[in-house]
Amino acid sequence: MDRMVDLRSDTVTKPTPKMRSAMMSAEVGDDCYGEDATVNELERLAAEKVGKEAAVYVPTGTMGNTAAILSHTHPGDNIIVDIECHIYYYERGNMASLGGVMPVVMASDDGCPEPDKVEEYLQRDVTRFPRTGLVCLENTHNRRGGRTIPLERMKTIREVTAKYGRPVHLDGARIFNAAHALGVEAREIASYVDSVMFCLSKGLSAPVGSMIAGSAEFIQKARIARKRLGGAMRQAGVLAAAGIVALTEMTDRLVEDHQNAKILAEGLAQIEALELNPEKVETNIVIFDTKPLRLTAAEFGEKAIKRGVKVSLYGPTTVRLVTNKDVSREDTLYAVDVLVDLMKETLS
Ligand code: TLP
Repeated sequence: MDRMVDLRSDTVTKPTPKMRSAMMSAEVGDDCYGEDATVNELERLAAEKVGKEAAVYVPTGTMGNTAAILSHTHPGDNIIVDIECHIYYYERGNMASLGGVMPVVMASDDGCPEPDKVEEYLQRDVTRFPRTGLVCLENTHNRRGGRTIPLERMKTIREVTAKYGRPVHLDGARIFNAAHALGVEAREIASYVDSVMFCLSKGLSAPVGSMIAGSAEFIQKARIARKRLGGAMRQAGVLAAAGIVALTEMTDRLVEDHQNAKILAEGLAQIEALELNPEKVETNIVIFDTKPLRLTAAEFGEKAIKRGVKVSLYGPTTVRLVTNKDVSREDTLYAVDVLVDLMKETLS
């Protein structure tokens, strides 16, 4: 079998030829002295894209979120997070082990904590209860199928937190996907938060790197937090060069990934037992339950890979598909055929 369609994640995207040549000729210097011109340019551009005063380049999204948490909070603080958000679900308890802060975990339908519940924590007397130092949001929301959090919801959270002078951090790993789906600029989404982390290494296809953006004062703190986490790099311009291409040339094409995800969802929805609603697919992620197929996610994944499609195992009976630059329209149609056949066979 020659074809392998990799739908595990948009993190699997390879750098474009333009990125590779920009990396080759990047002007570099020691970034710890602020002397890497390419990193400086990437940070300027990133801040501009999300309408913030400053930005700092970090190796990964996980480090970006952790550095933001360390910069906003004090040990012993609470931070409010959605139960399925990446910061809580995947990031190895960094907030607790590195920042000494506790998650207050909230469940909701759309991944955005309920403002009333958030206020309940914020209004507590800090001499008697832990101080709630931060609220984290995620847009688009990965584990909720790449869905967007409506701007109205973000605005309400912002209003509530502002009343108590507490910040909001956005895990905007896929903020440009959210921007397309919401029909706004990324800077509008970021205008409802104090800090934002976004990834260059997902759909934007850079090989490495994420950005944290916020006020100049906050970014100063984030640079110190990055150092604590061992993430201050030297001639990082060779990597940042690809990040510049990612931000200038790769955001518009995310629409193609969204169209392909719709094709996938509409194709798979032919299998009625799956109860997959394509209308809920807003960006580049499709999630479904394998229970109706009487398969575990691992069994489904094994069958799919044998037929040339790689999927991501998202739970015991949950599978995730993520469209990305390295999956063409033709590959998507192929994946639909393969997965529909597999499902029909299993159900017959
Ligand atoms: N997500 C990865 C896995 O960790 C699940 C993926 O394949 O989607 N925030 C969000 C919303 C993310 O989806 C991810 C990565 C991160 C942060 C962390 O970014 P990295 O992997 O650069 O640390």
